[in-house]
Amino acid sequence: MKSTTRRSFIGNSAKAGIASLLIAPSLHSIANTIPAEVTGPLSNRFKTGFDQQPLAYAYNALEPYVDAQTMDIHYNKHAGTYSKNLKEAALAEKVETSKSVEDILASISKYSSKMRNNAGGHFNHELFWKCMTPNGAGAPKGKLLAAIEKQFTSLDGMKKEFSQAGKDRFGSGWAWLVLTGENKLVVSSTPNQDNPLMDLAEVKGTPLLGLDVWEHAYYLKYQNRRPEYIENFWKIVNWDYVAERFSNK
Ligand code: MN3
Repeated sequence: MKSTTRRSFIGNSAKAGIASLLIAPSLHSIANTIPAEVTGPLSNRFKTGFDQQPLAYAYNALEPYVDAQTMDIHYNKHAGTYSKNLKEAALAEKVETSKSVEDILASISKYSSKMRNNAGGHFNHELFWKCMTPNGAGAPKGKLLAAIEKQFTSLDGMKKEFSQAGKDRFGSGWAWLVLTGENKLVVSSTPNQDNPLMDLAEVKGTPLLGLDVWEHAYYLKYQNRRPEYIENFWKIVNWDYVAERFSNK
């Protein structure tokens, strides 16, 4: 943002109150970071570009459940590296970076393992950051809640199955709530940086909610206590975002 624009922006925001001043600039900066060359597919906010989007909250915003040091290292080092390596792989394998990452994942079996690991890693983390919120988890409602209750009897039933998938993932991977092509909600888990959008995934569909169970996601705070990390995840889930993904499918 140019400084003159920023000054007038802040001036206007001040009139609207402190709350909008605190919220609006971060949303504005997210919109500004979508590179011009990918505005095609990314005009849909549910498509993922090759660059990292800025976090919508501070590193310490999810404390005490996710600590600031973990967020900083996880976002900047781990996830940052997936994005960097994805772009390297795209260059080497002549993939247009104007494509969405989702497009590549849909035919990932045709690409190298470097592409698979880093397209997956980049997509998974971009989704993961949005699946969490510092504003209190709340609970799903409306059509999403109805679909969860239909499939898992209750919200607790879904949480239990999802948590178990995360605990049972041996080594590194992810737990997912997925909407399948048949419009059915299922819980699944993938190894490494695989995900349900990949053509080679065991359970295919649109991931609505993802949880990173790699040790790098929790070890500084929880050490070996992955179940405690998973239990605390429910306190920071951004159900509004999950519901938006559900209704945009
Ligand atoms: Mn991770």
